[in-house]
Amino acid sequence: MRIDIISAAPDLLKSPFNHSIIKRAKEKGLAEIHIHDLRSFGLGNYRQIDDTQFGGGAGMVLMIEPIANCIEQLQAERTYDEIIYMTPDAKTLTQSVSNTLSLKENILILTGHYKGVDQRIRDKYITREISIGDYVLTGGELAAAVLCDSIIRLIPGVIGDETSALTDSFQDNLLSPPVYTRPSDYKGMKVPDILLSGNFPKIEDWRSEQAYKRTQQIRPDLLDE
Ligand code: 6GU
Repeated sequence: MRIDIISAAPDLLKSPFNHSIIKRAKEKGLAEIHIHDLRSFGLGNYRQIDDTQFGGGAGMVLMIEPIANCIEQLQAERTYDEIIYMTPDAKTLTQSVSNTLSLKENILILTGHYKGVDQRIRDKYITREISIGDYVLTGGELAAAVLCDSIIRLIPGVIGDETSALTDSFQDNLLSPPVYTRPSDYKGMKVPDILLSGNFPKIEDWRSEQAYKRTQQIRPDLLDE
């Protein structure tokens, strides 16, 4: 999979992709991430990328031309399966969306800043808009890093234990059950007997029951879906 990201704050994206799972995915050749600095498509001597909004109001808006020029230059080199705009005024990311995106070959992500981008960019180029939750971030960069992490870890071969991603919270609209490791008794706090029983069908039943209980308590909304 190849992911291209267009950003006005590319430095924010450098660190998250050089750690742990994403780093390994890159080293194994399973994922490539290319970051493009919107500023290099800016207009005039000052490389302008934003301007005040028509109709008045506080905050700057990212202009059409630098973004359109950047997108079209990238599109001349490859066809994108999806062009995604990261913005708080969109549907919230779910595991189901990440599953879908993990099957794509070429994804382009546009991150917003300031008051966002000129609506005509969204109308013309964007195939999907994604928010990562009901709160506002300074820019879409950290949200794009979250999206990329959630997608890349689902690519076969990225996570060592193939079954691991499939048993995550949310994979079947349930939260994960509690987990324990050694010691089995920590200052009188004991691991549930069932997990030490060696009876694996029973253990699976217990985990399903715990996952359901936890979901009912913490995220009953997931059970309605
Ligand atoms: Cl995608 N962008 C920004 N700026 N804030 C957010 C977000 C995205 N998702 C949640 N908050």
